[in-house]
Amino acid sequence: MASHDHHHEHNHDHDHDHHHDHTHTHGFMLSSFHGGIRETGNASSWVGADGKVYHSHDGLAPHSHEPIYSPGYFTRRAPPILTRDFNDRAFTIGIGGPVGTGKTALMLAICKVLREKYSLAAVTNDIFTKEDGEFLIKNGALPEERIRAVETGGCPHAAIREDISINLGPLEELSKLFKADLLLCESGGDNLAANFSRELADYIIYIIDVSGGDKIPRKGGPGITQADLLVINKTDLAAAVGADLAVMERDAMRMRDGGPFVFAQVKHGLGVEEIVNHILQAWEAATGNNRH
Ligand SMILES: Nc1nc2c(ncn2[C@@H]2O[C@H](COP(=O)(O)OP(=O)(O)OP(=O)(O)O)[C@@H](O)[C@H]2O)c(=O)[nH]1
Ligand SMILES: [Mg+2]
Repeated sequence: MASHDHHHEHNHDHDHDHHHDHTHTHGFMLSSFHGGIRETGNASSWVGADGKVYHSHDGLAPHSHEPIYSPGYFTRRAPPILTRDFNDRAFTIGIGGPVGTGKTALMLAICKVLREKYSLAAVTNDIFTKEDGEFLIKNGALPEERIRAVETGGCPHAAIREDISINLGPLEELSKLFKADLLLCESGGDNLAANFSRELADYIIYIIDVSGGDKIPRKGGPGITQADLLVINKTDLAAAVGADLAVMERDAMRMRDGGPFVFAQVKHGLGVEEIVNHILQAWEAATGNNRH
């Protein structure tokens, strides 16, 4: 994408030391922004009635971005929504994480373990292609009609956080068509600030890999700290990139105040059973069903 301006209004009252409202910009200067509509290539931004700065681009509905000042706490993450009607949309697992960490590989692995016993459907997000949906179809993760690929444009986080309708639509449709027990939703690869809204995902998995270095868990971000499950993938590559798994374990425990994490080699099936076990536990707790 060419010139993509973000202009965020911050109104927050959370548990950290910023107690003033301010506006910040990143990317381009907004010197010519005076509260009206600003055209920037294929994007424009404006101030909504709620005082937030909205923008729209790549065919996405208008959205603002919630400010994120602190990585947050596992124990204070958004709780499950108790009023969810799983007949409208089955229990939904959101899989997020940086680019290339193994989200699609995990989607495939979960499908393989669960598809015999459960009715599954999957939605993948990519920025400008349907690549991941096509990968799942090509690899026979599920029958083709149970897989939908969504193109989100340049803000993959918006599609899982602020503007989730682009995912809710196909998920609800698939859920009803196939009387799904479980739905899988893969986010487009994004930065460490992206995490699923609880409105979209009943169970949130955030997957990082060792190849970004063993420092990544301690950098935090809402996915690392607040996902229901953190997966640290590609441990087979740890030696090659000089990543110390003991450091990653220590930092993951510290950043998540004890929240669960799993070391995995998703591509080689390692750790998958443990991940599926976490999923089924959450599914049982939320739906009142017993695993098949
Ligand atoms: N060595 C190794 N490679 C893996 C593992 N899991 C996935 N990969 C490889 O890592 C690459 C990226 O995996 P994907 O599943 O496409 O990652 P992704 O997070 O879906 O990527 P995007 O959707 O493009 O952000 C692929 O070539 C996978 O085969 C693993 O456990 N070990
Ligand atoms: Mg993918």
